[in-house]
Amino acid sequence: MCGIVGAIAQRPVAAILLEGLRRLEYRGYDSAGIAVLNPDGQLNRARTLGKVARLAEAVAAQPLPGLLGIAHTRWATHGEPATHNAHPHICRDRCAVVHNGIIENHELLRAEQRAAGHRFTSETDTEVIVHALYDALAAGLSLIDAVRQTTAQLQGAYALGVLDRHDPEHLVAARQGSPLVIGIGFGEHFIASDVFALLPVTNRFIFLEEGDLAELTRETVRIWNAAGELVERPLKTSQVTAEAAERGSYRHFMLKEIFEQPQALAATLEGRLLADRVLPESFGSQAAALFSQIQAVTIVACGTSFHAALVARHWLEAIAGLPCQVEVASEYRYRAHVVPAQALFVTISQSGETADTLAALRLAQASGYAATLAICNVPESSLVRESDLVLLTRAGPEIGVASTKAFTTQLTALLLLTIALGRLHRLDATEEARLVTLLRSVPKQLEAVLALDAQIAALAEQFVDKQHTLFLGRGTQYPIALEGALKLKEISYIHAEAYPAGELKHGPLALIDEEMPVVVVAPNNALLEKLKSNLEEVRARGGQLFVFADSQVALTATAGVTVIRLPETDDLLAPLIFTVPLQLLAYHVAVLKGTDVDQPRNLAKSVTVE
Ligand code: HGA
Repeated sequence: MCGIVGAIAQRPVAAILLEGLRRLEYRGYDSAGIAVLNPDGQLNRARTLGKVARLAEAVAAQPLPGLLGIAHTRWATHGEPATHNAHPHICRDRCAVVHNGIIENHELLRAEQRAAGHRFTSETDTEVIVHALYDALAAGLSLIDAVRQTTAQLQGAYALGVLDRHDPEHLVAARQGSPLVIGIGFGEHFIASDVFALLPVTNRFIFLEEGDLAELTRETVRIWNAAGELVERPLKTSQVTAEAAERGSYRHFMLKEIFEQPQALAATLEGRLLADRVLPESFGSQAAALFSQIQAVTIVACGTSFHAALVARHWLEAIAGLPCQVEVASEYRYRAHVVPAQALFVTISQSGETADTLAALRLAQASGYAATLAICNVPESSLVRESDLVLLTRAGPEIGVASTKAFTTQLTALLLLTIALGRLHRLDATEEARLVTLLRSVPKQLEAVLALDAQIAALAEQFVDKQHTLFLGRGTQYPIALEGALKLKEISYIHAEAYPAGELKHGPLALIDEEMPVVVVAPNNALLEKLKSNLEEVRARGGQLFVFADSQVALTATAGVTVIRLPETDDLLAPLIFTVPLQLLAYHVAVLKGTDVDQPRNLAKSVTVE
């Protein structure tokens, strides 16, 4: 989603802002803009449709000197992607605003402001903010008071960066529902949507909380909370290095992140396992006491994280013996639901800022769950801060919009959770020790499956000219089929659907003909024979089968049936192992099609709006 960067410094800020935007590109966006207050007190702006590189070219052609500025990458929610809708928005050459979020009462404010004589130059909801701000400044308020008065009129979600041409000494920021951090430099301060944007200039950050308002000068930072009290927020040193968010020698971030999975999983397990059991303290100091009360689990997530949750439902019910419900966050938050007795509410989100998941968490907190647990990749995120218990996935920065290592580390975290809860219910000590040993073997098994890369790259050629693809799986492999289909559609734009293989004859079989590739995930498990019957149903209608099977599966390649052999694995780990070739397949198809693999069209990384 949108990225915000702002700076007040003793050196020119344009290059810092542009580099910050470049580092936020992974979040997904359609246009970009920058406004800098120049030394003569002029507010200069550049905005372009498309990539930050184009904005950088525009700034190179017409430099923006100055020590105070704000910049933005926009992912349109109100008003088409177009230069005139790009941020920063400016009112009467006086004040400028960048905004991440949605102003829900923008129509009402727009009508009032129009009637009061304001002229609108965009279709965005954001523009009402800058006109309200102008009115407050024109009435004589200081910048901080003007922002305070303005935000009081806003309903919805926002992270804001604001500056006033008449006040070169202040940069003001506000947070309500969208993330914002302050970067602390020496004689300079910054704001950004996340820490990656600012890693070249600082590793010291203050994370704003909901309702915070911040006033930055070159030397000071003052923060007021939602109640209007001046507060101290902790200063944190980020462990993320600037290099961790670099592409290195890989052609795309996505490929780098696929290949980082063995290390990412090893890091997720590190320090969380004893020889024969999972340490419940890995989830937080209160976890052991809280887990002993748990009798049910509800998991809420979106997108890829939702698929991880669907796998976990199998594990929690089969291994831990706990009833488990799984739901998409945007549905959960808007329906009346019954809270099971002594239930643990689990949220899963790579960024920890997913707006629907956060809203679901806040709803759950008021609904009587026994405890909340976040499975998340970003330690400083809202989800982590607001949950009782946390298990960080330690995947490292994930930049590619299509999630890969975040998914497999989430699965690993969910296995840890299953085992930790299981020992308090159905799981005996011998089985627990066996599962822990299996878990330790995952990074090595992933290395082995990554060795299939060249074979899968060759296979991808058979998908390039296809319009549709069907993915089939059963049991824990159905969510993996869903994830494989999601990866393919996200980055190659081929329409892909996943079905539990047993559902085939209830409808999708009608789609099968010679043009329809059918991808099947077929580990050697109790459902294999049933799955084989489903494959026959496809073959009999001329469908092209691509079967990912482990070495134990008795299946031979024949005309119309391609078999891709995976290393043998235990059924417990099969979801992790079988995910990887599907990620590689989507990646290579997208490369062959020439799409923008890391930033696919219309999509955003950290989905901070609902
Ligand atoms: N609503 C604003 C900002 C959109 C946004 O935050 N996207 O992530 C707009 O449409 O410009």
